[in-house]
Amino acid sequence: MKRIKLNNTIVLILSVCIILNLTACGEAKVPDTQVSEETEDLVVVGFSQVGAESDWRKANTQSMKDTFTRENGYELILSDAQQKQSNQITTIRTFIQREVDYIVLAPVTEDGWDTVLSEAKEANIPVIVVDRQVNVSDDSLFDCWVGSNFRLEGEKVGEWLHRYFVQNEIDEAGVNIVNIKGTLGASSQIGRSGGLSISARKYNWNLLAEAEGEYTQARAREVMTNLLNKYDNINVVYCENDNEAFGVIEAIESAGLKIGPDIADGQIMIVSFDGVSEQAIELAKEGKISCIGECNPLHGPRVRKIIESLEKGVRPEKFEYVDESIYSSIDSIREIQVDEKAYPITILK
Ligand code: GYE
Repeated sequence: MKRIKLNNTIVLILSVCIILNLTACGEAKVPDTQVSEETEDLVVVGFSQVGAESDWRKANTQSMKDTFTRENGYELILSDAQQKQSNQITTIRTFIQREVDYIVLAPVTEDGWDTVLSEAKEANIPVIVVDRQVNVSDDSLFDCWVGSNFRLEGEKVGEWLHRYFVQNEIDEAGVNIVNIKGTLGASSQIGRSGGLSISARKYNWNLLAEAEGEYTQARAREVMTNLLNKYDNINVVYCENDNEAFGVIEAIESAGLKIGPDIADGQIMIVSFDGVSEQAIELAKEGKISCIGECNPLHGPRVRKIIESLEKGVRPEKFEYVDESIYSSIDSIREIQVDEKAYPITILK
């Protein structure tokens, strides 16, 4: 229905241009996709993606590309914001101008979305938020959200650490932990940092320092090098994603220090999140990353289901949380509990 309306609008604009012979109209970008016969039956999805900062992100983009194909009945307009919210705002405005059928937004940070999402609402374009959340004054500015429970991920890794310390008779007051945070203000950063501070308070760990690693290997290597110069007693590094862990490993090894879970024997233990790339899983098998809180990036089919239900006029759940596991090659911990719920550990071999 909407696409018919759209094409009528385009026909109308083009006719007016021809009639008035307005050269300025030539500058308006009417994408080929909307006028070509072929695209007429396709559902047009505009996806504003954060960037390509991590393996998780690349897998997430791929999942969307694999799902929203022409064969499946979609035209995907993918836009990479290069980690900048201002780029996402511009992109969403372009999507509105192009009258896409759905806007899918993976927001860089939580705040700052009210204005542009109000514009999408006024244009009657449904907005599906994926991965990180938006913090808006009015929940009707987006249709629904699908992603992970980041605080729970953090608490799960925190409980795993606690179990490990208890099992190995490590005095938790001697745990000196540093947090390499993800992009500040992103839900995944807020949740995972929040999970860590809950555990640190509960178990009396010393949270030595927090630094922003921006979810990238290069930045994490840099901040970890600085932290190692400043502190000589770090024994646990909490990385808010695996790519940061890769950078942290490089920094620790270049400083001539040892990585592993045996902190009583002077090793530095690393934990992280995602578990998407083979490299991360391999490092966990080797014991260089002691524990990974899984974060599932395969949101393409989930977003498709949401769109299919909206197409049928059925309201999807407002918030849909994905189930996730924990990975470790340390096989003495088989399960942890958070809020009285048990979570099994996937043991890597
Ligand atoms: O963990 C990280 C990525 O928001 C869940 O962003 C996402 C995080 C993911 O860059 O690798």
